[in-house]
Amino acid sequence: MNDGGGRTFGPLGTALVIIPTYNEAENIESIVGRVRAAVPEAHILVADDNSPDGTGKLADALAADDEHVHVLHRTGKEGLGAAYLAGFAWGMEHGYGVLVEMDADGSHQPEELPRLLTALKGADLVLGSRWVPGGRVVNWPKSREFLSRGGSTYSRLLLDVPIRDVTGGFRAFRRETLEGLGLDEVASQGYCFQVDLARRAVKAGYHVVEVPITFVERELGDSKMSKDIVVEALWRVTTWGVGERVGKVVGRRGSRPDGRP
Ligand SMILES: Nc1nc2c(ncn2[C@@H]2O[C@H](COP(=O)(O)OP(=O)(O)O)[C@@H](O)[C@H]2O)c(=O)[nH]1
Ligand SMILES: [Mg+2]
Repeated sequence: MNDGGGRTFGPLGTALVIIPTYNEAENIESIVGRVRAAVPEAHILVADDNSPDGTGKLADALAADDEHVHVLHRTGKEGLGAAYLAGFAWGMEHGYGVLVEMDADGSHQPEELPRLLTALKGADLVLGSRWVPGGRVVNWPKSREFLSRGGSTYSRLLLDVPIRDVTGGFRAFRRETLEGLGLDEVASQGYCFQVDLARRAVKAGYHVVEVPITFVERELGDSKMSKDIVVEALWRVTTWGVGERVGKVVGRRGSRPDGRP
């Protein structure tokens, strides 16, 4: 992975914290308030998939009172990946220099955002990481930790991506980094969406930095994690990994020792 050695990084523009929501009425006010307090200069975009519990309306009320808060209303539940892609497009269109991914349920603590943004001054992409020294999870059952650690290890080894927490969703991107990831081709949805973006960033040679975070399991509302999301991730990661390996072998066989085609 590119270590960023010797490179100078441009100044960071204004940050947009994108918060995807589906049925987060119990969490939305608190999370928006915490982000506003932690990074007062940043803006927030709530990307709501027409939540039946009225999260979108609550977000509208917050936006009406605060010009740093915006809401992107989507027509229905299309998954986390689609909500983020729409949020990124909105943010780039509106000229933000930094795009942040953050869950609505309090698992990603807004108070840790300044550390992510400070690290981004010397990086192309910063990942909040549970699985580097200093990172941890609070209130997670062992089964969830096993799944997350296992998923990260499997992806790291199969995809050859030197990242400890590859499925995490607390991240800060420079806009130029997002522009270089080929987002038009991204079709993955759940955890797999995060793996996909991380692997694209590494393959594109960006300087990716992991910063330890404390991930706190939600207290209110329900997780949208499902068996389908895990199956999608396993299937896609395996397909990418096998595809890359086959590609390398075919490439090696097809090339002559003198490097000519
Ligand atoms: N817009 C949108 N947000 C979603 C969707 N699925 C999950 N989210 C949001 O993504 C974040 C993480 O989801 P969560 O259920 O907490 O997943 P977990 O942390 O893996 O259990 C939360 O803010 C959810 O409201 C979706 O289909 N659309
Ligand atoms: Mg959660």
